[in-house]
Amino acid sequence: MGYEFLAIEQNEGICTLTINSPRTLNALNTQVLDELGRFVDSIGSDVRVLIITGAGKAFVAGADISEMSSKNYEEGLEFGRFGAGVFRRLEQLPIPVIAAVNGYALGGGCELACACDIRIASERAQFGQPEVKLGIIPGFSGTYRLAKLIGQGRAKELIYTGRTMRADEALSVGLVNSVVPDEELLTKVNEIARMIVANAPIAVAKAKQSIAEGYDMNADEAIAFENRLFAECFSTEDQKEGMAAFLAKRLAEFKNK
Ligand code: CO8
Repeated sequence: MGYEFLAIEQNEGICTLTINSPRTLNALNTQVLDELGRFVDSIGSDVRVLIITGAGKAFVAGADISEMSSKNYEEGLEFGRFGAGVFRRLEQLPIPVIAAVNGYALGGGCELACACDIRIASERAQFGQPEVKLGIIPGFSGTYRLAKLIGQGRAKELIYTGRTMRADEALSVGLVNSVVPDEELLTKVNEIARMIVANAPIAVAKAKQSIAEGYDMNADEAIAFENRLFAECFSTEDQKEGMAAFLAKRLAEFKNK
């Protein structure tokens, strides 16, 4: 089955997913979330880095307010679980995911960006969790991930006020990794993606796993966990190749083995 609201391009291990529903500023309705979930579940081992961006002037302006407006408790529970589940599966992909935040990243859009590994913003990007203005709270795990990324104090201020944060402020609080002029956004993001693709895929995946899972452990558990993943790298052909290439002063040719 194809996608109505997603545009997908793939080139040399880099897959760019554009959420393409600009009439509603790429708002996340059930169909867009379903397509996103199906796409995440179908990603093959040929994809080494995933880039997510939005068509038009928004990254994603949030969950679809017109669809949510008539929901009751059970439906809110169901919709929240559905969206949060899609974002969790995205977060747990074994490859790095980069959000190329081209414009509004509000509500579910900010939550989507937070579920990615790296966020690069265009100068015109704006971030916010305006849910309380609508009588709800962030429901796609935003209270959890935003607080982890920028600290509880800043997350609370942003969520309680519902105010919007411009790209330079998002950079200053560590919500984004860098800010670039709008016309350079995809060039910059692809540059980062190519640097990642040049590295040993299994090592990159294990680094992601170690950071993600280790973050919620205590220090002893996290260090032991990293140690196990570190040791596992020595069972890969790519570790032999990477070190042999260094010693022979040549470029490594990784095989994802
Ligand atoms: N949902 C539905 N439609 C939207 C949304 C949205 N989130 N955002 C924009 N649109 C629509 C507008 O209604 C408008 O449609 P139309 O042309 O038919 O009137 C069209 O997109 C263009 O938008 P604007 O005319 O408003 O464009 P502006 O440039 O004037 O303003 C803004 C841009 C500031 C981004 C403005 O559109 C806005 O404030 N949007 C809403 C932002 C928002 O509140 N987002 C949070 C939504 S709640 C959420 O994400 C919760 C996530 C967790 C859900 C958990 C479920 C239980």
